Amino acid sequence: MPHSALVGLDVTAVTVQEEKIYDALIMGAGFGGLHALHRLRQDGFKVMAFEAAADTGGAWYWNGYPGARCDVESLVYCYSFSPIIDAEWRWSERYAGRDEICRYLQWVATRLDLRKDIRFSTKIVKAHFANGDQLWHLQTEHGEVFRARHFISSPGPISTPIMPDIPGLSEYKGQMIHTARWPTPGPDLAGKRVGVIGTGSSGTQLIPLVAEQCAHLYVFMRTRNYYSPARNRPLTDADYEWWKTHRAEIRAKLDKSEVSGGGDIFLDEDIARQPIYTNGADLSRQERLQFLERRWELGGAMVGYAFRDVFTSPEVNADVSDFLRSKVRTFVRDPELAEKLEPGKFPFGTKRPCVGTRYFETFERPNVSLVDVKATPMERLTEKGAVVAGKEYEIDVLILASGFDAVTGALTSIDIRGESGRSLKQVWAEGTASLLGISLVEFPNFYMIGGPGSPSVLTNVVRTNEFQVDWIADLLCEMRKSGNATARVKPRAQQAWTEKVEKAATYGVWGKTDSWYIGANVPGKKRQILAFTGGMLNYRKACNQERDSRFDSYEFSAAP
Ligand code: N01
Repeated sequence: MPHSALVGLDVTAVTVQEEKIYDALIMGAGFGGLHALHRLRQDGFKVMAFEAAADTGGAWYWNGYPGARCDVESLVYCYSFSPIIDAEWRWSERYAGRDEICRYLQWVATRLDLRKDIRFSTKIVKAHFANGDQLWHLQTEHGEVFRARHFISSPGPISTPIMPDIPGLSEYKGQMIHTARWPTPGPDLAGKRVGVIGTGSSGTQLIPLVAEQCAHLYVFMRTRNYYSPARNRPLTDADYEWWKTHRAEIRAKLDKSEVSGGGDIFLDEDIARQPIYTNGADLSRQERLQFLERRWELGGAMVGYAFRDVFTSPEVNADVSDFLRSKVRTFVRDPELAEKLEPGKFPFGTKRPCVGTRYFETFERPNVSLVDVKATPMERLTEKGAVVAGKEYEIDVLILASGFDAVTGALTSIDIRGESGRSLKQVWAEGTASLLGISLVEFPNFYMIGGPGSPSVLTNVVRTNEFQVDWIADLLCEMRKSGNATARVKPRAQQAWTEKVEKAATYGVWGKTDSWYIGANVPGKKRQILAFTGGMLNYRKACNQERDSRFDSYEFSAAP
């Protein structure tokens, strides 16, 4: 049925869900979306979520490649808002595999009875704020339109895959699979010649497992990144007992973290009693190395993030970088090969560091060839494979672990328009200004979970999402209480936060390396730090201050 208040939507092609106006519609039903749905329902709001995938799982739903596993410890890579979940769910391993994370979210959706308010297999293709009724109009891929007062986006900051910029990609006739669109069932690699492009987190995890399955593996490596072993293991009853006693304290500690980083907990009494981070500059070089050795033995991402000042002190960062470089030789006996694998000369952490299992060792297998495409970039793909330095490598299956249009890509690939009629894509072409990485000028009643300008991808995203969901829900409750319907960000407040984000990124080693953190992996994307680098503690302080001021950075108005 056509609707006169629709702006920019093809009203002849859509069916408006006329009767119902929701308080809030949520795009995405992964970690952020599920929690937002639960919290807003608890607060008595009429709310619905849309999810492109056939079930929940978030980014993990699509990333079914061999070895996909979280590199933040499972005990903290999960919700903390629900005593039911705390009491009833139990993780099996220190680092949860992708299937277990999907099972967890699917269980949560069922246990909290969220499924009845989620439309699965339903992608939102347009979302326009209509100046007439001051509502958000969301159009699905199936042509339906839903209206709501508030629009909450939670598409996942790392969910829009990108293809490598290599000539001849369409010429290749073998099987080509992106890690973030892994098919079910996966390809049978037995007896096959496999190529992998990309050695970031995804490539690092899948390379050891693919090497075990295929006849020959060619790894086309451009950047040699920092790597630490996960030292994954099953979680025991004793671990769980420990966790139950320390849970509240550890969660509080993570929320106070002053630097970026995942937030591992180590299940270790000694470390549990310490602050999570130590100031590297307060230690001698010798002490720093001892500290790093201890962390190295414990494994995981927090080896590199051991020091609070790893990003602000170039000297401390250099020690961490050198330490991790020196460790390659402990895995690889062949000194020439070890040199080829040593992380490049860029500061640790300015490209997302990798955590895995048997990664460096895999390169010593006789069926694995390392092809350096840094010194000699891949010339092109052909019908049969890839050409590097004039040599054609014949490949049956080509795996693209080539990354994502991170943080903004999932939102700019949808036609989202605010009250000026400009799309988010147009607005962000000038830079990703925001208030707290949550709201934007020109986009009333629009909220981002994991948006640019928040710490999201530099922290344990699950915990940051939880915090943002609660903050957004508090804002909606405040508006309901004061009888307001529309919240517009004050331009001055947006400018102040954006300047803070930009300033934080000028400290220390940030912004010195081409990476997806600054949008450098997507041709034409504006180079700009995509996350707030000032740490979770400062972010929480700023958000809490805003809440205490009863959301003074917004201009509120009643419904038309
Ligand atoms: O992607 P990436 P990812 N020729 O962008 C290379 C999260 N995650 O999917 O660095 C040759 O990191 C590119 O090379 P370079 C995590 O936040 C988490 O691995 O540009 N190579 C790089 O090596 C992570 O950071 C988990 O020189 C080309 C790789 O492709 C984020 O997702 C698991 C190329 C892309 O690496 C993304 O990780 C998985 C070309 N033309 C993902 N184009 C865990 O929790 C690109 N590359 C463990």
